[in-house]
Amino acid sequence: MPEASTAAHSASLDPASHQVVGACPHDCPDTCSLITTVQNGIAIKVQGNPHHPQTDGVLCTKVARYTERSYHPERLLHPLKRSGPKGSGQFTPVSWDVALDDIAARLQSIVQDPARGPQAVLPYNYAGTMGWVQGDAMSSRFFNRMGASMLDYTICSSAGAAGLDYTLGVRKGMLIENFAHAQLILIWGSNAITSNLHFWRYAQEAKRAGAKIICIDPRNTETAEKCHEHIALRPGTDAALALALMHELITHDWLDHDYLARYTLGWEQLRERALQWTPARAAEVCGVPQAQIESLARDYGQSMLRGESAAIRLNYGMQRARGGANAVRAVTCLPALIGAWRKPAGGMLLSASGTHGFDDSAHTRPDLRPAGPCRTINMSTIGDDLLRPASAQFGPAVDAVLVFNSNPVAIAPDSGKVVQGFAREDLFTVVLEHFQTDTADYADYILPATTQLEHWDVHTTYGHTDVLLNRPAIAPMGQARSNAEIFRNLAQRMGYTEPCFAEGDEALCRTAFDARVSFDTLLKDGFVSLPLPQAPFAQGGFPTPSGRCEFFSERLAAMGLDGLPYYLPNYEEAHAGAHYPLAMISPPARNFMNSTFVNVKSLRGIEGEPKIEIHAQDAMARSISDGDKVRVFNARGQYHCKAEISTRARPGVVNGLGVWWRKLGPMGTNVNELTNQRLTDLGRGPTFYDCAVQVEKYSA
Ligand SMILES: Nc1nc2c(c(=O)[nH]1)N[C@H]1C(S)=C(S)[C@@H](COP(=O)(O)OP(=O)(O)OC[C@H]3O[C@@H](n4cnc5c(=O)[nH]c(N)nc54)[C@H](O)[C@@H]3O)O[C@H]1N2
Ligand SMILES: Nc1nc2c(c(=O)[nH]1)N[C@H]1C(S)=C(S)[C@@H](COP(=O)(O)OP(=O)(O)OC[C@H]3O[C@@H](n4cnc5c(=O)[nH]c(N)nc54)[C@H](O)[C@@H]3O)O[C@H]1N2
Ligand code: SF4
Ligand SMILES: [Mo]
Repeated sequence: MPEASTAAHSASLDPASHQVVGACPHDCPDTCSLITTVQNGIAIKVQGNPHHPQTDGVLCTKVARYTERSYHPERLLHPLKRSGPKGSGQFTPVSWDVALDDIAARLQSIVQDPARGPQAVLPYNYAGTMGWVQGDAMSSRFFNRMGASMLDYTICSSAGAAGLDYTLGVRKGMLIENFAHAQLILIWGSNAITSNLHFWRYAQEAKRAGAKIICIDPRNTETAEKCHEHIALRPGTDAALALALMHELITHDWLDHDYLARYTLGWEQLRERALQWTPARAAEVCGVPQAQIESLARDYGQSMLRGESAAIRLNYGMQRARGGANAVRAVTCLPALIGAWRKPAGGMLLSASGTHGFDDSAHTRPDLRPAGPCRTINMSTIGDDLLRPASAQFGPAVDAVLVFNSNPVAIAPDSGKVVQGFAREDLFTVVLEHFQTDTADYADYILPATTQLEHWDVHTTYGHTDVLLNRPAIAPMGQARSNAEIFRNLAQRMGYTEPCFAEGDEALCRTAFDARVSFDTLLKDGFVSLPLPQAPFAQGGFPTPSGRCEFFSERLAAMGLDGLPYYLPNYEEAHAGAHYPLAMISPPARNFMNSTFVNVKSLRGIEGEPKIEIHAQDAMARSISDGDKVRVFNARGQYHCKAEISTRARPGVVNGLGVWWRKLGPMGTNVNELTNQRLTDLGRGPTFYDCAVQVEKYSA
């Protein structure tokens, strides 16, 4: 069993126990360093590493209960083969050899069938773990070698990423720790206390030092209520708000003309666009008081005159609507107008994932792919794509899906369609999982995977900029194998003999990064901090084609699109009087991680039951009382849950906190029964928060 660093080790007093340094695997910007205490081969406690500055010894409620999840009585401990109809959840145990032989034979028969071929096979995976090894190392090699369909990884952040790429040229921004030194922080489309807890610590530090903190979010979140101000705009209207802020910066001349001239592109055009967005116009679109917009602009613009640092923590909430990418573009332009980037504590941060710049191609091996074109299937439209027949345009129907690190039946939009797709009798489905999730219910084979306590991995992050190592703390539970091991096993049975298919998990960790990261330091401390500039764009240096912050994008214009950021109304604008007059957003519940942890009793106990938050005015109009059972519905489906009359909801908008397991909800559905498969303006992302519904009282 690997030992932890001496620092962590000496923290343990009981000689029979030892501590192992790991990394939190979850899709969370904080990527904490973990310390697991192991006693007689059993992990008894998972804590935050006090020696890792970003973690600072603190974990969220979810991962503090990691042992409850890992030793859950329903952990999958051996391979299972379907024994009932698809979706019935009936399985019988089989040996690994039987399962792997049969899976490889089924895949071979599809790959070698000239009418179907390798592109009839689809991987479906996301960030159940963000580790490089159990994420996209061996699995990518496997699917590349096969020539399987490629998956377009859009389900979370691709619209926002496109917004950053077209404006800054890269997915990076302020160093997260520097928010502690800002005098003004806008928390924009982010519920930090729920989904970026360790950033909230920096914001608190700034607040204690006198900073003003303003939250911009349709929902009055636990974060919003702790800020000095909350701007509860209508979902999908952020671009209008950002343009109106620019209007005010321009008309009051709260501008850094020098920064604009030296480091930006398209200022004249942007200026003209922004001048069309008076605060009065934006107030109408956003559904907020005009005075609130003017005051926000004053705070932002005057911070610069006072020589202060103004920082924006943008998160992914705003980009889950039709105009999501342009909303991110518009907000991303703001720091350049006032020259906020000049200071380490000024500027903005959406994602830090492009900061380290590691090349992962030696890990994923795209060179193994057969020559010739390959189709890509968008994971956000999996519902439609599983139901699509073969055609010249689409290619072969999807005949086999291998799901790992994801639970698409619960988390993909328009679940009615997703369920229909996975229910296809002729679809061969393999699910690698810890638990029998909603998706696993539809599998032909379920293969038991190890958790983070049981395997090796390395991690980069999208919130801070450190690199982390995860060592196994305990032996695999039951017969569980790591994802990488399962793909190695399958590769061998498929006859893939390239040496890369023999590389073990620990070796994959050793070869992941370049010379900037010492593996010995990772082994010793569990993390490495990369040396990085404090103010990345203080003197421009934007890696766009022009080398400037691109207000106007020639690349977009060349595609026939608007080169400037603009406001695009939601697809499903909710109109009073229409069939579906309420807008619904479905942001994360604090004690779940997407659909992970929903089956952990103590955490589900805190969340209670599936619910929708509704403003008193909207509830009254529907004779709904607090705690009533309600039916939330639109043309795609219906979702039954409890109504909570709450000041967390603004009038006209209901909040359906996600993402419950369907089978743990009252009528076997969850909120994604209502969401749609339409895509964002750029980045091909999903539009979960662009969703119109009606709510009515329901009696069984
Ligand atoms: N506890 C917990 N933490 C998580 C997750 C989880 O499920 N649970 N999920 C993880 C993942 S995968 C991700 S991507 C991140 C997600 O976390 P964030 O990137 O913060 O994104 P969301 O939680 O989707 O939305 C953040 C806030 O945006 C608000 N919002 C919704 N629509 C709009 C809009 O149109 N404009 C504005 N300004 N705000 C809007 C929501 O009400 C929400 O409070 O969190 C990660 N962390
Ligand atoms: N309505 C609505 N829907 C949403 C969202 C929303 O805000 N609202 N958020 C969206 C976002 S931002 C995202 S990122 C997606 C997330 O959707 P997913 O990426 O599917 O995330 P999870 O639901 O957490 O499911 C991850 C699964 O991976 C499994 N897993 C974890 N580690 C391992 C491992 O090492 N091996 C194997 N084999 N399995 C593992 C877990 O047990 C879990 O079942 O959901 C999206 N769906
Ligand atoms: S989910 Fe986020 S906050 Fe919680 S332990 Fe993991 S990285 Fe830290
Ligand atoms: Mo996400």
